[in-house]
Amino acid sequence: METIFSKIIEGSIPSNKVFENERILAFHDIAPAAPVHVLIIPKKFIASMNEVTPEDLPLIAEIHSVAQQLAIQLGIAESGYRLINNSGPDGGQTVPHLHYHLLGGAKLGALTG
Ligand code: IU
Repeated sequence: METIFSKIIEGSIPSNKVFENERILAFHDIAPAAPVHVLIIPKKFIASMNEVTPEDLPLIAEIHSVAQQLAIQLGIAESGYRLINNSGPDGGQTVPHLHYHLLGGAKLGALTG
């Protein structure tokens, strides 16, 4: 499925990249909700958490590893950060391509539900 993120992956829409390999891309969110706000996405199209399969689990693990490395690289590892996935309408997902928000650089507000 074609989304804004697939266009960012293929390069037809520019992004401020902080990490890229064959499987994963990470870039600064266009509307940051914290001083550090990076999106980490698989290049493989997966619509949401609901579509993650057992064969995707190494990819999901690698996303966590990339988040860990980016937290160091972006200077938020020691002060703390969040890694968030929004799924579906009630979860606040607006782009139907699996993505993880890495947020930090300030004391983050309490989670609400
Ligand atoms: P969400 O979890 O689906 O709500 O997150 C989508 C994010 O994608 C949101 O934080 C947007 O600011 C961000 N984003 C972006 O970085 N670049 C874009 O062109 C678009 C959305 I559209």
